Amino acid sequence: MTAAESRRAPSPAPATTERTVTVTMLGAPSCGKTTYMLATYATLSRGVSAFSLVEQDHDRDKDLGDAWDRLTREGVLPLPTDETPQHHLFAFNYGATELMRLAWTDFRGGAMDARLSDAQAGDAAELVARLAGSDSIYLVLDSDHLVGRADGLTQLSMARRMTSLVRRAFQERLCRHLPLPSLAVLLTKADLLTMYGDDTPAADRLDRAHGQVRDLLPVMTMPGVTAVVCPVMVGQFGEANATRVDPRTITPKDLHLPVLFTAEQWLRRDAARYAAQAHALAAERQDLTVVSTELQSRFLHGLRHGGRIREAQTRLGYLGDAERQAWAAAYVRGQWADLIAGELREVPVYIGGVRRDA
Ligand SMILES: Nc1nc2c(ncn2[C@@H]2O[C@H](COP(=O)(O)OP(=O)(O)O)[C@@H](O)[C@H]2O)c(=O)[nH]1
Ligand SMILES: [Mg+2]
Repeated sequence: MTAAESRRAPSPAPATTERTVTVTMLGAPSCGKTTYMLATYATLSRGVSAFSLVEQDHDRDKDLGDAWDRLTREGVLPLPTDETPQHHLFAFNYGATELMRLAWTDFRGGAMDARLSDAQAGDAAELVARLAGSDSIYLVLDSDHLVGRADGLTQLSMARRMTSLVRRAFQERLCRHLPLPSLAVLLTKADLLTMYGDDTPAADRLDRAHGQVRDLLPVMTMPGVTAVVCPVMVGQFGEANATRVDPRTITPKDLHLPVLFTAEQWLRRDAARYAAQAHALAAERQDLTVVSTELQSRFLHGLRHGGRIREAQTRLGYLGDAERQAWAAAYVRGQWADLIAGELREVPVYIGGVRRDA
């Protein structure tokens, strides 16, 4: 970490052992999920600004590195994902400070569309269970479909399927009194967004894509939902969905932004959880203060409550300390979230359907 970064970094960092943030990607086969994850890890394991990812399993780090080398040297894209989901556990760092862990699993696209009764599709049941346990869901849309070359019906049916799965996950989380997951809509193969027409200015193309995404996935602008739309690109590979590409066309763009969004949202929710805890502790402290004052006044009138008074004083001391700690934890998480939000200034974040900073 540079001197400037350490000056900006809030301190201390949240304790990372407390929680691991679960990330799950949903998207049709070949929409670019595996390539996105591979390229994102390659980019963030080197580091972007002061942020970085480190795979906790040594061999998986090596495998991801080798796969990226094959792509950048020989142009070989990753093989299609099979029925065995690929689990990763990444440390997410700012400088030398580990802020959280990301448990990120890559499922094959077919898992999203399989029947749970299909004995061959054990990964489908795992995907559904995992969605309910996810803190952040990436809804992956292929830009090729957005620009209208793919059959509109397929696109709609995929968006409908994703929406059903997300709504089910919402229902389950609400039943378990858990916060809703944040949603990141990834427009993969963003090089293909240029296909709207050569004379369309880039800003208009993006506006048009955002409009289409909001129409396709109204769940992202639902009350209580925080969502982001991120066009991402691994390379200028064109439309062919080739298995081999020219390494010179690899030009990763904005791959880290969804990860930063996930981290920011998790920190904000954790800050809110600590703030709620602090409020509950404050309320208990106020109630106990009333009881303790009452006991003391009875004591002064000759009634004996010495034991209960001491007990109340001890508990009051504990409550005061716990409340201060909860406020400090909420504050630190808020500071880290603000720091990350600084990197997301250009990215459209929707909070309950309203665009942040709009
Ligand atoms: N044009 C373009 N094509 C891409 C990009 N990323 C991936 N692809 C293509 O999409 C295909 C499918 O990618 P993959 O990651 O296997 O999709 P998955 O089935 O969703 O995991 C790849 O073989 C590439 O040809 C990109 O950034 N731009
Ligand atoms: Mg895949």
